Amino acid sequence: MHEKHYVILGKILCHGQPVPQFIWKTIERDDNDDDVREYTGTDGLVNINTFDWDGFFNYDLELELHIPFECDCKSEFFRNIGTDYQFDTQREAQAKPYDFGVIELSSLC
Ligand SMILES: [Ca+2]
Ligand SMILES: [Ca+2]
Repeated sequence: MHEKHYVILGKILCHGQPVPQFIWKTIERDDNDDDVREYTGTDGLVNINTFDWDGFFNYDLELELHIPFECDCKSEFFRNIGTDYQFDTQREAQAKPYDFGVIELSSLC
């Protein structure tokens, strides 16, 4: 097995205030069972440093970030984390995080 490391960073706001507590997840699509990981965020912050792996023949991850939210509307912040942000070592991942920046959720409604 061959690991792919990645770092995801960012911050979510609702009307300028960091969201106090929220549940978010990553999904890594696999042929059989998708790898779903759920996280609890606080103070609007998303910050993980982790790795996953794919099958025996294809090492690249089909990786998605999902942050469901309620801020004016009920919706979901979604991103694909592409192979530009998947690395063989943790050090490389830390040097090039997937940073989605600061997102004002009400603007997504
Ligand atoms: Ca996969
Ligand atoms: Ca996987």
